[in-house]
Amino acid sequence: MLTKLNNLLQLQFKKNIDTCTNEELYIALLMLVKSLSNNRTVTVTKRKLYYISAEFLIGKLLSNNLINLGIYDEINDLLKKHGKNLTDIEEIELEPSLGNGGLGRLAACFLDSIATLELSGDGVGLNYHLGLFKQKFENHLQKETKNEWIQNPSWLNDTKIGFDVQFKDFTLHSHLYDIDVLGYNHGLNKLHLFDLDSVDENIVQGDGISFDLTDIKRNLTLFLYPDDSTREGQILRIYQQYFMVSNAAQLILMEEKAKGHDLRKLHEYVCVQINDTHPSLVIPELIWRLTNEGINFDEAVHIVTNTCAYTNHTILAEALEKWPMDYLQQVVPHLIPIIQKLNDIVAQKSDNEQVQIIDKENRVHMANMDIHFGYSINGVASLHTDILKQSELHSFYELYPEKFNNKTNGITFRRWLIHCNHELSQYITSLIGDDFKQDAMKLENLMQFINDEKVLNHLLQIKMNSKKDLATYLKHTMNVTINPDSIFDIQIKRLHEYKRQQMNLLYITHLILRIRQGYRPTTPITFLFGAKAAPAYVIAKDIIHAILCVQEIIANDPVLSKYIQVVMIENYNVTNAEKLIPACDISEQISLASKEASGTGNMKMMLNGAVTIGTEDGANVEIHELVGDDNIYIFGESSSNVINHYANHDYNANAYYTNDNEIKAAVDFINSPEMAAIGQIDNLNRLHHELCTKDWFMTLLDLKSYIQTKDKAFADYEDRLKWAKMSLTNIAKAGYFSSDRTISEYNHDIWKLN
Ligand code: CJB
Repeated sequence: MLTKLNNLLQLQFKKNIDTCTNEELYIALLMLVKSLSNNRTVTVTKRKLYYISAEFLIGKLLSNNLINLGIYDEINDLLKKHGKNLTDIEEIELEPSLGNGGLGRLAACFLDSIATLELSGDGVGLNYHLGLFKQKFENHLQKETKNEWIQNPSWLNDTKIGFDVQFKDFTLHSHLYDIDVLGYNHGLNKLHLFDLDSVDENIVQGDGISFDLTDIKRNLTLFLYPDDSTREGQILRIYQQYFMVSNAAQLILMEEKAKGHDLRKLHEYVCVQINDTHPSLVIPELIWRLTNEGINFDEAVHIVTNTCAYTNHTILAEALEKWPMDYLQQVVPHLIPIIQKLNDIVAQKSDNEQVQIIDKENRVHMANMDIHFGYSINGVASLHTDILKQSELHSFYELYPEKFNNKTNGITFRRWLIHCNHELSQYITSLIGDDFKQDAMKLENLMQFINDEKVLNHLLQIKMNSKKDLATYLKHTMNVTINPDSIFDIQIKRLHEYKRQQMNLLYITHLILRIRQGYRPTTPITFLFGAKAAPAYVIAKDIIHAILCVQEIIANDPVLSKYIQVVMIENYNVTNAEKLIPACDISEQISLASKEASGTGNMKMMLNGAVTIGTEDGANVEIHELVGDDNIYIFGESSSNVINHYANHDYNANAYYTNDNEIKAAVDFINSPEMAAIGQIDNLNRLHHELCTKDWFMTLLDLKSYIQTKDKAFADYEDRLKWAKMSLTNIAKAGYFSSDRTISEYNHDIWKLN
C-alpha cells in the first residue's frame, strides 16, 4: 500500500508520504480508493433497482470507503508510522451537501447495504452545487449561507453521459456524474447524480441563498429544496423533480436497451423505488417514454405499475406533495394527458374523493398516483405503517390491501458504529468477536456480560472518552467548552414543531426556575441541540432563536452555569453527528406520538449506548419492545389518543397553560424581560403566543410527564452501574436496526432482485 501511495504522490506532486502535505495526501488517498474501486466488478443481479431520491445525505466518504475496502486499519497504521493522522486528513474532505434529514440519510444507509448484500441497485438524484444551506448563527438567529462543497478532485466521476430533457419552453441537456458506492468487503454500485452545465453559482447574491427563481437554466441544480413559499419557488421544484426523473427514466431505458432486454418486460428486469413523493413524476414519464417506443398505453401502464414501488416517510400533510395542474402545464405539458388518463382509470375504479389523483381544485396528488400506479407502498416503522393503513391512507388500504407493507428503517453499522466509534467497535470485537460486522444480530451476545462489572466499567470509560473527544471537537470547531463529567442530553434532527425541540427547551426553562429557587442537580447536565430550520419556516426559526438566547442566559449566570449548559451546534450535519452520537448519554426522541414516521437518530444513539427518552412514536415503539420497560424512558400520550384529539378538535393549549403554574412559568420565560434583553422580542412573543394559543403539535399536553420522566432519568444516571447495564442492553439489542436487515426485507418482499 505504501508503494502505491507513494507512486500516486510522486505522479501528482513529485513528493512522497514524508514530504507531502495533508491536502496532497488526501488527494492521493482519494485516488488510491478510486483505483481500488475500479478493481471491483459492478454488482449484477437479474433485476436491477433504481432508488430515486431528491436527497442522498452520504457524509464524507474517505474513511467509510477505506473501511468498506477493508484497508482502514492498514492505512491508519501506515499514516501513523509516517507521523500523519487520518483524522486530520479527513478534515480536508468537505461533506457533500446533498441531503436534509432522515430521508436522505436513510437513502445513503440503504446504498451501503444494497452494495454490501451484493444486490444490483443504483441511486439516482441531483448534483446540487450549493446543496442545502449552511447554517450560521448571527445575533442568536439562524442565517442561511450557501454551502460550496464540491472540491477538485472529488468523489464525483464525470461519465460524459447526458440526456435531453424536454420542458415546455426549452430542452436542457443533462450531465451525469457518478459516485462509486462500495459495499463492505464486496459489492460495487453507483450513485448517479444528474447536473446541468449551464448552472451558474454566480447568480446567487452574496454568501446567502437568494437567486432568480425563474432563471431555470442557471439555477436548476443549485440548491436542494429552494424556498417554495411562492409560485415561482414551487415551479422551480417541479423543474427539478422532472429533471431528476426524466434523466432517471432515460438512464434506465438506455441501460435496458444495452442489455438487449425487451422493454415490454421492463418490470422483470427493473424496479424503481420512489423515495417519498419527489420522484413521483417518474410514473407518467416512464409511461410516456414507453408509448413513444411503440407500446400501447394500457400495456405501458401495466409495465410501469409493476416496476414502481413507493415509500411513504411522513403523514404530515405539508410533505405530501400536490401540484396545481396549471403549474405542471407550464413545465411538463406532455405529461398532462397521461396524468388525466390515469385519473380516469382511478375514477372508474372508485368514486371516493380521497383516492382520486386530481382533486376538485385541479391539483395532482403525487402520493395517490404512486399508490394506484405502483405495486408496493411501504411505511418506515411498524406504528407508521399501521397508521397509514388504519387512518391516513385507509381508503387506499381498502382498495389494495396487498400493496401495503412495513419496512422498519435501519442504519448502516459501518458508519454508525465501526467508523464513528472505533473504540466501542474494537471493544465489542474483543468481547464477542467480529461476526457482528456481518450479522448485526450477533450483538445480542453482549447480554452475557450484563452483570460483569469489569465490562460495565469499561463501557462507561469508552463513553467518557467519546465525551472528551466531543469536547475537544467543539472547542476546535466552535470554540465552546463543555464538561465531559456532565450528563450529555442530546437532541439532533431537523427542526420541526412536531419533533418538539420546544418541549426540551421548556424543560430547560423550568429547570432554570427551579435552580433559582434553590434546587441543585446532582450531576451537571449539558443539553446539546443540532438542527436546521427550513428557511421559510418562521416558528422553527423562532425556536432556534429562543434556544440560543437561553444558551446565553445560562452561560452568563454564575450559578446556573455551574449546573447546566445549553449548546446549539452550528450547521448540524453528518460529520458532527459522527462526533455527537458516540458521546450521547440521553437520546431525545420526543415527537408528538403518531407524527415521527420512524426516526433513525434514535437507532444510532441506541447502538452507541445511549438511553432513549421518548414517546411511543415511530421506531421508538420497536426500541421499547426490544429493550423492555427498564431500559428506556417512555412518556406522553399514545398515538391513538393524539389522533383522537385531532379528530375531535379537543386539544386546548391555553387550558394547559393557564391551569398549571409550572407550565405557565416555563412558557412565560420565553418572552421574559431577561430573554428580551438578549433576543428579539417580536420573535419571542410570536413563539410564546404560538405555544399558549395554538400549539398544533401539543407540546403542553406532554410537558408534565416529560418533566417527571426526565427528572427520573437524571436521577437514575447517578447509579453508574445500573446505567451501564441499560447502556449495554441498548447496544446488544440494536442489531435489528441494521439497514442490512431492512434491505434484505425490501429485497425479499418488494424488489426480488435475485
Ligand atoms: N422524513 O427526513 C424526512 N423528510 C421528509 O420530507 C419526510 C420524512 C423522515 O424520513 C425518515 C426516514 O424514513 C424517518 O425516519 C423520519 O421519521 C422522517 O421524518
